[in-house]
Amino acid sequence: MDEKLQHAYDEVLRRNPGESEFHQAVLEVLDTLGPVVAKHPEYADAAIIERICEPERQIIFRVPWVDDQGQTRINRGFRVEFNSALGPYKGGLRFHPSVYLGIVKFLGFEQIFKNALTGLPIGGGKGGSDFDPKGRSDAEIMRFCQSFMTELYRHIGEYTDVPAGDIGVGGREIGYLFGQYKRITNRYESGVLTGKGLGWGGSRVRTEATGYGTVFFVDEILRSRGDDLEGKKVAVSGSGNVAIYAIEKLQQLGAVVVACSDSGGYVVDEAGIDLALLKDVKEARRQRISHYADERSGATFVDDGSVWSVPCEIALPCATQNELDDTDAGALIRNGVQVVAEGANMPCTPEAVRAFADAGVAFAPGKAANAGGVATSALEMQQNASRDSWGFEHTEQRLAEIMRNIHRSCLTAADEYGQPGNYVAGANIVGFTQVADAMLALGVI
Ligand code: NDP
Ligand code: 2IT
Repeated sequence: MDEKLQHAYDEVLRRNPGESEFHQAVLEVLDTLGPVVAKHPEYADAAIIERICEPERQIIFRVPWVDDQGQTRINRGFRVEFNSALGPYKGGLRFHPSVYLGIVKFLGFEQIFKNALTGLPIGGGKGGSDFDPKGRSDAEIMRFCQSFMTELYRHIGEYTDVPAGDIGVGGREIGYLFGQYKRITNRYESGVLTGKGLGWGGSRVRTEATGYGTVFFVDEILRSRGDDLEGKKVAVSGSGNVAIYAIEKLQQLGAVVVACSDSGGYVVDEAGIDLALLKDVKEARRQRISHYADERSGATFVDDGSVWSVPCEIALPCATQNELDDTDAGALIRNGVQVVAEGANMPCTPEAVRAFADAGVAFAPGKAANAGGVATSALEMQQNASRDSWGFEHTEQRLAEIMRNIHRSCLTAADEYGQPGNYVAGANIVGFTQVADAMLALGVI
């Protein structure tokens, strides 16, 4: 690695001990920026790399709440406001027991470049809590969200910081969070959160956007190679928001989705996933994926092993970070995978990414492939600011156009910097240079 980049990375390690996911996300970006700092010495001169790796603000707070048995519980809340050079901080909230500062920072760091790639005026941030929503009643979820917002409200706002959903945070949670924000501030400030319900300020297509966008990106990759999705066999991991709507769009475009999963195991359904049943099990009933196999003849549930052992031509990891390692990559490559696109954030380990590159598999990193979610959040902010509400078709077209632009700009930058076809380098270079140029213009702040 270039000496200046190495110095910046060493500083990240020294200042953020034990935050391995954050280290991984930073290294993945810095590793590809050598040609950029060589061509643009002004970035290093103004310490842009060091500045971009240090969050503008990190907020950690106590979240006390009372469970259904009357017992007081304590969780930890986070909001990392990473970079606001391009717009208000923007990024989701994750509720999962694994959440700690290193996870929030990795997600916030990725979000800076992803948001820049959308071409829309949004900075990067992320938040969440180590709260585990699994098995909690609706009333418990509501009390937790209200307590979380009782601290968070003072840090956010439509011009300051605009949270949304991520793992464990969907429409229900955004509703409770917005209700508490409105109550405390006495303001109907729609633009303070995205992912709202359609009846109270939400945008059409936001629910579908991340999954749809990932599939639009895959479609662009295939088209650039004179191919398409018709009849392609696909494996998807996860069965949450991103996975479900990726499956929906894949099926609309003629692909056959043969597997999906949750943290308890995976299902194989060679006839193609029954989407109505999947939605009923996961969205309406909030049950485990094993119930899908119980109710669908011909489908099998596997509770040990990896969903990536299922033969497929396209693999979409849509669950969580580091869920696909080099062993999984090896299995996918042996089975003839052609395209891997990250619906989740950083689901592939660095070793897996290297294996795909060595094998000539087209690999789309999350900050490009899953940017459709946050892009549609920015479209929700536009609708809120103009007190407007767009139709489904118009909004979906805007999303498709944004994904096409991201795909094109990644390929163009990869070419320009001598790495044709390398979406990882392309995405990092485009995202980084946009933010770096804005930071240069804004001075040392
Ligand atoms: P959901 O909470 O809706 O679904 C998450 C899915 O991933 C569930 O099936 C869950 O299984 C599985 N999962 C989560 N953690 C683990 C784990 N540690 N091990 C195995 N499986 C796990 O979240 P989303 O679909 O919204 O998010 C999925 C990914 O997409 C995340 O990486 C998120 O950061 C990313 N993303 C989300 C966007 C959005 O708009 N929602 C936008 C861009 C990226 P189980 O229920 O068993 O825990
Ligand atoms: O990782 C992500 O891009 C998200 N969870 C969506 C963020 C957003 O603000 O819509």
